Amino acid sequence: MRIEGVELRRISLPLRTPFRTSFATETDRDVLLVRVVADTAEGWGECVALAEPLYSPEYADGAADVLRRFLVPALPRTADAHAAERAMAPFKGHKMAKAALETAVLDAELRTAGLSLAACLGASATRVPCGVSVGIAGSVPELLDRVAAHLDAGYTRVKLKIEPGWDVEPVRAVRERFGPDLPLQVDANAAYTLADAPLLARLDAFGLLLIEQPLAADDLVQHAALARVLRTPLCLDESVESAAHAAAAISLGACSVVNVKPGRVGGYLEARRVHDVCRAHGVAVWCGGMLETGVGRAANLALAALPGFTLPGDTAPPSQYFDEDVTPPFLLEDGHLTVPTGPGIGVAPLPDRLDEATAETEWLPL
Ligand code: SMG
Ligand code: MG
Repeated sequence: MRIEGVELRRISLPLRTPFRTSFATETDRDVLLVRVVADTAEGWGECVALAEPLYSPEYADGAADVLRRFLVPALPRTADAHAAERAMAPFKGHKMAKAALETAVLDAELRTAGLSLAACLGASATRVPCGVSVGIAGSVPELLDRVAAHLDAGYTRVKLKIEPGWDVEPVRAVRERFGPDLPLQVDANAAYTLADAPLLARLDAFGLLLIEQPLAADDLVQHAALARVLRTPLCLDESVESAAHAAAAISLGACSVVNVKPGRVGGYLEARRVHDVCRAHGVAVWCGGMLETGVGRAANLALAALPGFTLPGDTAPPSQYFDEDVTPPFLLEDGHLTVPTGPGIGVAPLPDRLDEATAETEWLPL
């Protein structure tokens, strides 16, 4: 496949309701889409970096810069996704920028071959159970209303965002209101320290599926110490940027579950390797989310269909967050989403919607 050039496209989508985490309140999604134009097909990738470097060091403007300055110029003119991955490897970090470009190349490659991403990755499931992530609310009654609405919509598990001061009480309230059978988990986005271990151990009383990333991203040893005192399974998100990190975390005893986000680990090829390492060690994985548009969500559904993804992911349809997405809508049926079967990621942006949402485009010839 001969690559002619790469388009960087910045789009902005307002969120239906603000999404509050321990690190920020998102009110709109400023997304960088990457389009690879090859002789045989076009491909799309979504960069999941947020507008500010608050979830991780990456941010959308920085991702655009490293793509423009280093990653796109490093692409060989004749490339597939593996060649793109190798060409970008010398540049340190910037996993989300790399993932977007690699995914766009992979999408074009698979469209050329007429193969779906799910088939390419070796996925087996045709539909995947869908969880929902619930931001920090203004009050417990407001949280209970939101969770009730999500359960009415059919979501199969609920994840509550937590932070110091919004942890034991909201979890207790959700458990009391919705009962012991609700699959429930929490995500702290690194808001605690090991000194909070006694507080976090109070969550053991609520039968959570897992606690996600309680401590800082580079606190692997501290996570291992915490895992030894918690009964709740410990899941890592921000700490795992590669299959090697997953292997290290597992051998340290720092986690028994891993949230796999393709953007965080540099793409779907590495995400597949994270899955493989975890599966070989009997460590469950699930597919994380970064408030993606349909472009990113479609690809995540293919990943979530791999056999090691034994827990519901943060794969809510984009309509959960946006009034209008850039792709055709995804339908939540009985709490499940259908894995796309079309070539590549299986969806493409609708040209009119894309133009409406676009703030800026930049063409980088190869
Ligand atoms: O995409 O459905 C989604 C949101 C899932 O909570 C979610 N993601 O740390 O796992 C996480 C967060 C990161 C993004 S918060 C803006
Ligand atoms: Mg997380």
